[in-house]
Amino acid sequence: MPLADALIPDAAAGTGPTPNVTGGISLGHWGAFRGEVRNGRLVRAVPLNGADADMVGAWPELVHSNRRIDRPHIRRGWLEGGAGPSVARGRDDYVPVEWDAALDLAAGEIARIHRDHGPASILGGSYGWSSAGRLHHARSQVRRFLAAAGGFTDQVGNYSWGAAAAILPHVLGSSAAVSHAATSWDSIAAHTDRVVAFGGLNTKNWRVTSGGAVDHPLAGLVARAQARGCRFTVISPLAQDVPPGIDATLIQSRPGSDTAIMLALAHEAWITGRADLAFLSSHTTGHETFVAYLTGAGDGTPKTLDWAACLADVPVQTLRTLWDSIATGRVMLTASWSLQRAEHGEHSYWALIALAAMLGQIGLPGGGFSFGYGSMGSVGANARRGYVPTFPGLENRGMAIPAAAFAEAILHPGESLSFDGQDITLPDIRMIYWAGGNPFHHAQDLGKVEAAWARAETVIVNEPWWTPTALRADIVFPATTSAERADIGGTSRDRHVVYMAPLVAPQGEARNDRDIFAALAGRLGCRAAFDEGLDEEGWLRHLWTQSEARGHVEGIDVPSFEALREAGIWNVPPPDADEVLLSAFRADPVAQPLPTPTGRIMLHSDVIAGFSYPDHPGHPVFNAPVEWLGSVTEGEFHLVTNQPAKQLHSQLWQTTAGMSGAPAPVRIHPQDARAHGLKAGQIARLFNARGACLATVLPDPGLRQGVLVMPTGAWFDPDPDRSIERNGNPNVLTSDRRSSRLGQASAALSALVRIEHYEPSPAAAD
Ligand SMILES: Nc1nc2c(c(=O)[nH]1)N[C@H]1C(S)=C(S)[C@@H](COP(=O)(O)OP(=O)(O)OC[C@H]3O[C@@H](n4cnc5c(=O)[nH]c(N)nc54)[C@H](O)[C@@H]3O)O[C@H]1N2
Ligand SMILES: Nc1nc2c(c(=O)[nH]1)N[C@H]1C(S)=C(S)[C@@H](COP(=O)(O)OP(=O)(O)OC[C@H]3O[C@@H](n4cnc5c(=O)[nH]c(N)nc54)[C@H](O)[C@@H]3O)O[C@H]1N2
Ligand SMILES: [Mo]
Repeated sequence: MPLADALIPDAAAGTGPTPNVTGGISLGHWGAFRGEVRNGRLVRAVPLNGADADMVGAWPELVHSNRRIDRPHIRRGWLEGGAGPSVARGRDDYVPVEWDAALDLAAGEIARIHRDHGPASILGGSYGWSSAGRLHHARSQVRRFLAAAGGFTDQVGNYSWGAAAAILPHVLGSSAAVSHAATSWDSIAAHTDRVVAFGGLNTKNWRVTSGGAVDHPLAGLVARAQARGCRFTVISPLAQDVPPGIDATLIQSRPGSDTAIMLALAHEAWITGRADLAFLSSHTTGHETFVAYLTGAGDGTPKTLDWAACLADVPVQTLRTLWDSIATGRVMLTASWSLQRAEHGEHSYWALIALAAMLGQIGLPGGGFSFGYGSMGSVGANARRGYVPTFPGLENRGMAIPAAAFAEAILHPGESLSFDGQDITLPDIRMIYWAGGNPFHHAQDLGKVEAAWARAETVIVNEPWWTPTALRADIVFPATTSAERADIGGTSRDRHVVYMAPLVAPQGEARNDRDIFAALAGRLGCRAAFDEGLDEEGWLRHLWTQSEARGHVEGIDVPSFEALREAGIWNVPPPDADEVLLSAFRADPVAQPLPTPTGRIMLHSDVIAGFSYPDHPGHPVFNAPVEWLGSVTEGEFHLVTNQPAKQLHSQLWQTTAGMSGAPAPVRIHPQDARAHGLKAGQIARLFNARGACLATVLPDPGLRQGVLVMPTGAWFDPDPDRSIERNGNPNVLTSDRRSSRLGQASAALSALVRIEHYEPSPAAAD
């Protein structure tokens, strides 16, 4: 019996495998593919079921890239001068060494730092997406290894929805509404009259799903909703955030003003008598305090549509029409993750929930709120969860800091950092171990990150490629790619589990991350704790028992490990019903309470009020960001840094799918371009007090004036005197201010910059 439906190869790729070619099915975060191998080389990757052909097609280039790290390397200054803080990272050259020598040096350093400074002195949280595949997930492996070795400083939260992860547990009792739960598009297609999408539904983001999805259904589902009569409103500075073929009303408000718009709509609901008082009293706590803020009882400012229109810099009539469109009918309110990756990002999510509570449709089919439909593939795709196994961690005897505060932590050991009501004493970090992340891509204010990085005594990085982060390590271990190993992959948002076949042998002297850690663990005397005596297949079989056990409980027929390996893909049976966020709680809030202090949705939180953070009085509020269009001086723009179209963050940059051919594009309204003397295709310089980078000018009439949009994902390449970054990495410009003391999350999207035509200095032009 086949375990999966027939897979649909990309039409352009022909009908089937070529003769004399071997291979198998594998998976990336950007989709499933059939790899074709000739003479030990991956020659072609055929995208399956609508995965992006450019991104998947780049697999052979990735695996056989001339940027692969072929063997272990040591930074010359560290090898010759010994461990210690150094500004030479990123400038030094590398000496190739034997595996045993590199492993001995690394194990010796880990033992020394542990002995002299304690477990918290190793920063090992290693934030980053790594590759698809649950066993060989590099970040999970490095954290398990460092826990086995005695402990480390971990990173909690993430860059994707860090502010939401902090606020939602206070409001809903958990962060499930952003980590995995969402009303399904099937439910929207059947019931919703209007979708209001703050941050839009940018289809480029659907190419990617964390863990890897086999299906790519969202464009079809959104079109089905429109065909049934659902209408869309997109609130975004960028017209590209409206999906092609969707006839949406576009409101191009100021970035960072969304919370004000949501509050004004909630106020309108209240003063017009539209607020659902019955729902507010049965399912929420604290609406009286929130309403007092809305009506201006405390601060004298009613949060009217006029008030919001002024902050958002849109005509008040636009907001009145928006209110009319949600005052009746079944309404789904959604916000992209980008909205909360900003100063006070927590309040945008809390305000959206509060507005949905006023409308009283939370938990009804196609109504209420859900997050992230525009942020990632498979959000709302309606899959049965829990059949993709997870690699288990070990208890960490060190400590944890918020992921986005790592540079702050390294620079300020011993100081106190407020985080979600606690005061964390920052650890004395002496060593950094990163595997599966690229902080010189993802972190804000890279000048600050470089300064922090220089303070470490030793930096170890596992990487397949010479990324900017690998080029700033003291010990570099070459890691395999997922095409070089067997794994089990997938995501609970999609209805498949994939057995990822090893397609080619490890390239050069590359080793699997877990083999690198097993070798280090052997030297440190913690091998048994780290790998439990299991090899790759032993682990995969062990992980699969998780899925088998779940199937047993739920009465789902789970294939054996052998059958999964043989078939390559297993179709997980669909869930029994369309998912509707918070439907059980809606049906019976007493029997199915939320895990909040009152069991209800918190529109006021005594806990948060008790933190005494001035910007968090205990209910959603609008705080003007420090950096936004409301605070610009002449010539400044708001810089929105969004996700790259044909890359996964910095991954794929070095391939023909990616942006390595020229500095990354900067979208600018044609009138702004003209005013600054910029023409399409020219190189511009973006700058502010934090740094400067190059970018390729891309005039876009669909962009709000005063806003620049630049994707992340360029490999950090500063010139030697650090005056300019040349590949177009906008994180030299973004601020490390973070969302607020509550979330300590990335606030990358609150940044002001200037732009000018780039005139290379005569020396730089050589
Ligand atoms: N300005 C701005 N900055 C942002 C954002 C933004 O919106 N604006 N978005 C943020 C968000 S949401 C995120 S998630 C982050 C993403 O930031 P990252 O997750 O750091 O980005 P990736 O490029 O995916 O980094 C993964 C790294 O792991 C490596 N890798 C892949 N497979 C393996 C493996 O098997 N073993 C090992 N050892 N390494 C491997 C890759 O080569 C790559 O260098 O960026 C954040 N940064
Ligand atoms: N192709 C591709 N897809 C990806 C990724 C990738 O690297 N490449 N990364 C994945 C990851 S890790 C994540 S976390 C998600 C991120 O998902 P998001 O953070 O939602 O995605 P972004 O593309 O950064 O932003 C979406 C849109 O939000 C709009 N926007 C920005 N600021 C504001 C604002 O203040 N108000 C309003 N109303 N709109 C605003 C921008 O115009 C932008 O195009 O994407 C995932 N999908
Ligand atoms: Mo992310």
